[in-house]
Amino acid sequence: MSQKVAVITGASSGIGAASARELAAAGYHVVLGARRMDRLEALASELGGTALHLDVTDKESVAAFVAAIPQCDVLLNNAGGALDLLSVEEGDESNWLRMYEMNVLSTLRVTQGLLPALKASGDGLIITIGSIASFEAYEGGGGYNAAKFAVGALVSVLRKELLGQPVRVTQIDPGMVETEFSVVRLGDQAAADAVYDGMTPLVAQDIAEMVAFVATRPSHVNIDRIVTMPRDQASAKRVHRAG
Ligand code: 8X3
Repeated sequence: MSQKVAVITGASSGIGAASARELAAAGYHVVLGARRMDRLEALASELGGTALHLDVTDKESVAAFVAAIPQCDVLLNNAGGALDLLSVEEGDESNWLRMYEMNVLSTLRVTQGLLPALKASGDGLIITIGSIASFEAYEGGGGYNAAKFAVGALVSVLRKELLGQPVRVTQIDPGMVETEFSVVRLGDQAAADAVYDGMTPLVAQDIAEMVAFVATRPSHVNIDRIVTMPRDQASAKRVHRAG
């Protein structure tokens, strides 16, 4: 295919779906991976892309996903998330394990699987969605911090290991972005709404535009890391709220 291909994990909603729209608008054929096929297929038909079932926590699912992708110029490792806000003292070991799977091993598996195609493209790019939680520890961050710090380590190691290869490596670390993130973390919509009460969070589109910016730089330009928060946020727990 002469058209460049962008592969997006977690593409059924939030940052993944918005990024798929932006990358399609930038001229990419988008390959969308996620578990929710109904949403994925609707988005793929809107964008003229390809929808493939993907559960990033399942090794075989990732293998089947990768096997169905002959060409990859851009990989957006977006799938991930948090499962609680528990203290270390109260922390749930199974949540820690799941967050490691969802955020770290998922990124490892998909990246390993698509690296041959990214190298073969002659101008590959891997963008991984981290978080401010990848460098700022905060109370209640526990298992999510541990996982996202590990994502940051993986990305940083990878960039060094790929030096001399035609593959660029970028990490985007957002603060508060209103997506399904807080609903998943806290378990219900009302609790999620309270996270953004009285402040203006980023939206998925804000991050998607940064993804597209990174993907449209000339190929000698590597953007290592973007840290981005709403104007109303100065750090994980320092948030300006009206009233
Ligand atoms: C989401 C940002 O501050 O909840 O990754 O960790 S935060």
